[in-house]
Amino acid sequence: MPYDPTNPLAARAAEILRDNDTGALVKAAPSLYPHQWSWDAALVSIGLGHIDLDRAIAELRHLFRGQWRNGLIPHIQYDANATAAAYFPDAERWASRYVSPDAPQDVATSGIVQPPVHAFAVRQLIGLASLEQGTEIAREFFRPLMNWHRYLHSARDPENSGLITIVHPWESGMDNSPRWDSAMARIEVPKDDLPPYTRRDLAHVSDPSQRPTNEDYDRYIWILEVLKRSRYRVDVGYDQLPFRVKDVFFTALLVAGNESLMHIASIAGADLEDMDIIEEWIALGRRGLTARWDDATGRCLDYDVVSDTEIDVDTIASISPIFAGQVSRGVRQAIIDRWQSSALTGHPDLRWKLPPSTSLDAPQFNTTRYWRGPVWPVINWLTWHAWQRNGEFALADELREQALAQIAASGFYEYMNPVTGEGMGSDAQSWTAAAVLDWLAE
Ligand code: 2M8
Repeated sequence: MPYDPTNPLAARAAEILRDNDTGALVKAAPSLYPHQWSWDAALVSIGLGHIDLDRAIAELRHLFRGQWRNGLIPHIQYDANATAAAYFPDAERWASRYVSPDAPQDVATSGIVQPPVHAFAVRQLIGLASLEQGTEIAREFFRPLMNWHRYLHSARDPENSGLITIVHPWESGMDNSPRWDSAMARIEVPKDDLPPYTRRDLAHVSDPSQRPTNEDYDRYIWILEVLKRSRYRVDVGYDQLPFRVKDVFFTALLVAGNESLMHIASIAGADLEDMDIIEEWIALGRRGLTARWDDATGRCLDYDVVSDTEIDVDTIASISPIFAGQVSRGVRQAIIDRWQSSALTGHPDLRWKLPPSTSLDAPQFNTTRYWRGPVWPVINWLTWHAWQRNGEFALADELREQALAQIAASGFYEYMNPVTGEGMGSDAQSWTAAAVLDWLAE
């Protein structure tokens, strides 16, 4: 169904995207996130695609201006017109264009990555375009996407395990998830060596306890320093990096991204050689995820490379294989059971039947703190697509219905308290608006 401006929810979503649009980029949120974030931008482009396809393509084009020579898509591309005080860490703290010959010189970017949902976004836009425009989109974005995925499969998987290593919790997209607690606890921050800084995020939320702690922030900024000192050459300094985790959610999204890339490749008329490479990446990623699947508990678990241990925490990431699709019957059923159980959508205390980022019964669960319990519309959205791709239409429909009801009741927040339904973090979050436009177009 095309965008219907007489639907108040759709009209408000479109208004949010317009208001957050600087003319060059759509800010991830009006004041808390005043720049272009990588996975936000990709997902926002899908929402934009429902109201203005050309604007959606321009958003991706802007994002790819920030792509590095080695294929890396930086997690933030800074708005040149925003003040340095608008967000911390600012571009100067990353200093990527000074320390890395791979970074673009004319655009200010961070030096780490975020989950690879970009090929999925391009594929969705092709689906909204005419045959001719769809072919143009595929031709424009195929090579940059190929370079991006190649970077991930090489620099971020030196073990050739199919599993992608993140080197900073921010790379996961689920920044302060308890999935990273044990790996973070090990990191000693040398206070004398940590350049002073002022947090900017706390000024933009109603309650600081919704955001990560100061101890978390010291570690985030320290890891940034270590990466900067290695000139963001993860492939060279890999063994010395303090945080190295094989992230199953990131990996599953890359498998899905490679499937989208295969589709884009066929429309773009790519070489068979490239298609063979993509096929290998897909198979490798699936093998990696299978290795991280724990049959006994029916969960997929991350792996800490530094300590050589499995990360046993109950979060939404435990169902990661469903995002990659093509799971065996047994795994699919275990994931559905988990989804419906009290670990995820079946807990009696939930305000809506929507998955908390961390299970309510997990000892780390927290109703209000960022990725440690709240429900995230963006995750509902990605999971909805995953259920559809896996042919689980009843689960997808119920999820969409609950997620839309939640936003209609609570507002277009970044995340919601799973028990009370209260909206938290930023209001008017761009990807929440994009999700609504995509759901309503269904
Ligand atoms: C959050 O992350 C940023 C750092 O990248 C922050 O907390 O300052 C995360 O939720 C991340 O996944 C998201 O892309 C970003 C912007 O929405 O905010």
